[in-house]
Amino acid sequence: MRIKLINPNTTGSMTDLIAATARSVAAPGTEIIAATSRSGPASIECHFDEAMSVVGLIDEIIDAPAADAYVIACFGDPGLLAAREITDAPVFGIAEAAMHAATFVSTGFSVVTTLERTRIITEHLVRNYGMEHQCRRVRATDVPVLELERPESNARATILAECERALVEDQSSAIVLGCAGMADLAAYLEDRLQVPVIDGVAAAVKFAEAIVGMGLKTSKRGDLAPPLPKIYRGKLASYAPGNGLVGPTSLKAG
Ligand code: 2AL
Repeated sequence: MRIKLINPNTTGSMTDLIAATARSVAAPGTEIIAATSRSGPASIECHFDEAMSVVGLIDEIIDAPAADAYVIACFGDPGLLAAREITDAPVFGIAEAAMHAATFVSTGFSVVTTLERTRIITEHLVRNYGMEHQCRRVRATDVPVLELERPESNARATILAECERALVEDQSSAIVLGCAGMADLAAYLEDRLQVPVIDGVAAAVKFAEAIVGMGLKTSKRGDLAPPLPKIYRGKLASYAPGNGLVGPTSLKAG
């Protein structure tokens, strides 16, 4: 099966890191097609970045060839529901995937993420995904996304210290890594913390394999039906649903 792994930020080196993790967990018959968004922010750390990243993400989904499943490799899960509207192939956000994975191996987890403002955005996701009972706390490290890539930064030690505090202060028994750029830290942290450390990229790839393997597709009944044809004006005119660019022609608006 073919899984398209989309980094919705425009930093190609981060895509390489994410793709390496995805390929390390993928089953032998799974092909990972890694793509970096061609338009938008270099890192996604606030609501505006998220909003601006969505058109680049959509471009990657509508580009041929189609995949059997898509993974949005950013912990804000930007554009997740919009993406599910324009394809019937299953689409996975790494935050949703990681939180679900954590519930299978613990009764209470903490999310350790990047900036304080990103922490607040993650709290919205926890509520949206109905994870309030299992997510004990979301913690910020004040490490900017692109700092994760700089070996000379203290990011690794800072994140380890925050995870240690989470286990003691939140009484959590698992850690969810709150950024795609932390994908390469899971094994290092798990070794030191001796609890499950869940990277959403790996979780999303494995869920994608499972859901595709079960023959499931995104429901087209209700709000995930293809967007209704209408006029879009200005810079986004070409994205108007129904003019050929958005939505496989085999899907009917419901
Ligand atoms: C992210 C992420 O995973 N990639 C990015 O650019 N921003 N999310 C985050 N919580 O910092």
